Amino acid sequence: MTRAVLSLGSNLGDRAGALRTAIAALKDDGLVARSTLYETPPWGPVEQGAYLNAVVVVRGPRDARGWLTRAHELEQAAGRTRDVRWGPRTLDVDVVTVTDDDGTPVLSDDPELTLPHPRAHERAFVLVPWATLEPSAVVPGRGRVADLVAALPREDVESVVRWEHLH
Ligand code: A4P
Ligand code: MG
Repeated sequence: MTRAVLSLGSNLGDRAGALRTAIAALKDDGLVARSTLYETPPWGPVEQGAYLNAVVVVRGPRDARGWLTRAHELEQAAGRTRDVRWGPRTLDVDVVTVTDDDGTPVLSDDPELTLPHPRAHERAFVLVPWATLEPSAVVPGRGRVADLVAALPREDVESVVRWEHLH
C-alpha cells in the first residue's frame, strides 16, 4: 500500500463539476481526505482564467506509477486535451508526493513521473489546501507543509480563496 497526495485543478468548463466528479471517483481508490475547493489565480506564463483547485490524500494498493496512471484516467474522463503546456484545462491531476506504508517517501527524477512534484513546494494553490488536511506532512527535501506555506509571499497565500462556501 502507498499513500499519495494529489493536486487537482480546473479552469475550463464546469470547473467544480470536474473536481467533484474526480474526487467522487477516487472513493474507489481509497480516498482518505479531501480539501474544499479553492479559487486561485492562474500560475505560469499562459494568460488564462482562474482555476479551482483541491488536494486529496489517497491510500491504496497502487505504486507511484499506478497513481500517475489513475491521474491520467481521471483527466481523460473529464475530456482533457493536451495542447498548451501550462495552458487552460478541464482537469489536471498531479501527483505531489507518494509515501510507502513505512513512511519512506518515493523519490524520482524521471521526467514522466518526478517525485516529489518539482513545483509543488512553491505553489500556494497546492500548499494552502494541503495544509488544511495534513500541516505536518513533509515535501521531501523541502520541509513541512505548514512551514512552506509560512515561507510563501503573503499575497500568494491570500490569493487562494475558499470557494465552496460562496456558491
Ligand atoms: N509528470 C512528471 N511528474 C509528474 C507528477 N509528479 N505528476 C509528467 C503528474 N505528472 C507528472 O504534464 C506533463 C507531463 O508531466 C506528463 O507527461 C507527466 O508524465 P501534463 O499534465 O501533460 O501537462 P501540464 O499539466 O500542462 O504540465 P505540468 O508540468 O504538469 O503543469 P503544471 O505544473 O501542473 O501546471 N494555476 C493554478 N492557479 N492552478 C493550477 O492548477 N496548473 C497549471 C499546470 C498551470 N497553472 C495553474 C495550475
Ligand atoms: Mg499536470
